[in-house]
Amino acid sequence: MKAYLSYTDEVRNALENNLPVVALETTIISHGMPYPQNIEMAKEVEQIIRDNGAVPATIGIMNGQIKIGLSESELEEFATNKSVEKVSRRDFPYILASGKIGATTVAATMIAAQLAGIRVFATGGIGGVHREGEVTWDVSADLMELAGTNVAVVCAGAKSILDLGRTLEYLETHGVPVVGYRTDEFPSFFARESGFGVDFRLDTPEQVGTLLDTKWKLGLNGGVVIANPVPESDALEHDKIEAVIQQALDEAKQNNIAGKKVTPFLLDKVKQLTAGKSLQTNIALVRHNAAVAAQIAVAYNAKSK
Ligand code: PSU
Ligand code: MN
Repeated sequence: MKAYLSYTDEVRNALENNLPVVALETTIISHGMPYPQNIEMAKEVEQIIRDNGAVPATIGIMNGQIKIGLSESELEEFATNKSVEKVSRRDFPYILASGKIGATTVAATMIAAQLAGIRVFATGGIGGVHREGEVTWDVSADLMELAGTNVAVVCAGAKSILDLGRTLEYLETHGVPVVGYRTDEFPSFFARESGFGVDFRLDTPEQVGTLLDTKWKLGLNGGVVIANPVPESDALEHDKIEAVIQQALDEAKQNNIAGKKVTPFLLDKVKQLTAGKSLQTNIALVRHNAAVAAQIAVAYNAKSK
């Protein structure tokens, strides 16, 4: 699969010289946010990573290649092109073979990052077990990837469009540590609280870097969830967002939305129903995750040498 990778000079140089690198996904750009906020966010987040001492590698698929790092015009393409496909593990062969353009989800970005030798990844929220997942079997491939792929994912927890309890149970079963970064509570993306705890609380990038180094030196393959709550000033109220999510779920059901369309549908509905307020929160938490991920990448890099 490595033959399919193609690097920007900035990322290749960083990897060759053993500098800290942070992976970023493209689904959040193509399917998670509208234009032009998506391209502004994508560029800004790359700069935040640089400002915190690491090199950003935004990952996406184009022209039969897995791009590790994207140019500004490629980022623009992911932000504007309406025919960008959403790519998870199962979609790699089709998208690469057909030469189509594909935005990578958390699962797909983890696969590409591991192939490229990148261990830290910043995103918004991970996929999980959907509500009523026990009936629909809608469980994000992100969880399976976290079970086996050696990449730490810095996120604001998972949205409560999901069944957070079952999501955490799945992660426990598969041996994925859920770390609360400066929190005892698993955050629910828009809100800092969820009613669920984390497995371990860590308070510094060095502590997280040491945990990652220890896990992988032990040969315990798999990812780590680093749950970093949205900054207080940008957080939405848990109960308010819950009502909105309930309405979004009802509409998804009425419209028979299934498969990979479910998550983008719910994200878009929540945005509409909060009159764009959720988008502001979404951008704020991604920026925060990027800064923390860069700091963790720096600390892990120093520890693992
Ligand atoms: N959660 C969000 N925003 C997102 C996603 C999840 O809050 O943009 C995206 C991520 O790319 C994630 C994917 O990997 O949705 C999960 O999709 P699915 O549930 O179809 O596996
Ligand atoms: Mn799904």
